[in-house]
Amino acid sequence: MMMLEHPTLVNSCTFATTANQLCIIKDGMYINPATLYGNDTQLNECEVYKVEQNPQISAKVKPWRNVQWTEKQRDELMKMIRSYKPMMPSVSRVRILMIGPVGAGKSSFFNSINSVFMGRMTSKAMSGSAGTSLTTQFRTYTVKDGREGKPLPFVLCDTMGLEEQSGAGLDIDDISSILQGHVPDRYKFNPTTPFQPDEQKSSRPASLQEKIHCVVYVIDATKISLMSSKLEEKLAAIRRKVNTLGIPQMVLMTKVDEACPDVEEDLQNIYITSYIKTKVQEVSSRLGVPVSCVLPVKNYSQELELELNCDVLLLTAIQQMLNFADDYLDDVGPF
Ligand SMILES: Nc1nc2c(ncn2[C@@H]2O[C@H](COP(=O)(O)OP(=O)(O)OP(=O)(O)O)[C@@H](O)[C@H]2O)c(=O)[nH]1
Ligand SMILES: [Mg+2]
Repeated sequence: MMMLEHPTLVNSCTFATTANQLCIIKDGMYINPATLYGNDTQLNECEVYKVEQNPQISAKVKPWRNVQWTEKQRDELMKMIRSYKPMMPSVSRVRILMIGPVGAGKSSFFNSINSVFMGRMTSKAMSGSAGTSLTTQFRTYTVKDGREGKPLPFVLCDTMGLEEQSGAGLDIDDISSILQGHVPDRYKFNPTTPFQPDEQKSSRPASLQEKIHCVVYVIDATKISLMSSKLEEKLAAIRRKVNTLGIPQMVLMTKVDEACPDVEEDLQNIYITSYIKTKVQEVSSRLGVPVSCVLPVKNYSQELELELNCDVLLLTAIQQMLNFADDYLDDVGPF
């Protein structure tokens, strides 16, 4: 449904009568009398309104973030990501950790990025909906630059979804172990018993390569207002932990297509509609992350083919994650 402004009175239109019926001709368009006034020829007054599109989605409105929706931009982003080298030579790939409520789109984000670089739809990570988290293992995914290509310089770490109750979903102690690089790929989460680090291994700190360099909170745009205070508290506790380790954080706001019909119709409306801006501001204040660190995206969920606008947003998000990881590596200094 289109958001409509208040109707405005039409000043310039032609009133004509055909077979004793008043009809209106505006901009060459004939308006049916039955539709207009129910064929009631006893009308004393007739006001004609023109309904205009809300100017917020008109082309003249300045977007609040600039995006080049072009193939050139997509190619440039892909090139930049391919050629990215972590600031620290001891780190070959930066590790990005995705944390978020059940069903927010964490696994889908990895699948979407993998799809962009593979040039076709992929669904390596299981995604979908279930009462509890569909992802039950800690997964560290590399993304290849095409079928025969080399692995790209980042690892996307997928986790089990957060739940509001304690003892359910991803545990904060598990997050702490992941951040410090102690949890191996394919570790099966147990919500009632946190990860027990190997005595020998945990006695020495993990290498910088194994640690997390950027944390991404994946939040469903349609559920921000519905977020319970318990879940908000859990996220605040996680944020405190991440802060103490000095790891940069950002928010990936998913499902913008479901949240806003204008965006569903055309993804290029994302930084034009005021609705998405409101959601970005809301998630920023609920999670305590600056607005500039909130990136709205649409994951691939039902498409069979890649779509340029979708790719541009997804790649922009990855580029931002790489920048943040670099900030972290820059901050920890040479080892
Ligand atoms: N329309 C739309 N659907 C999405 C988007 N992102 C994810 N989905 C759908 O949301 C559902 C959940 O996505 P997942 O990727 O499994 O979510 P998750 O965060 O990994 O969930 P858990 O592993 O269960 O915690 C799937 O049906 C996806 O297709 C999006 O941006 N837009
Ligand atoms: Mg998942």
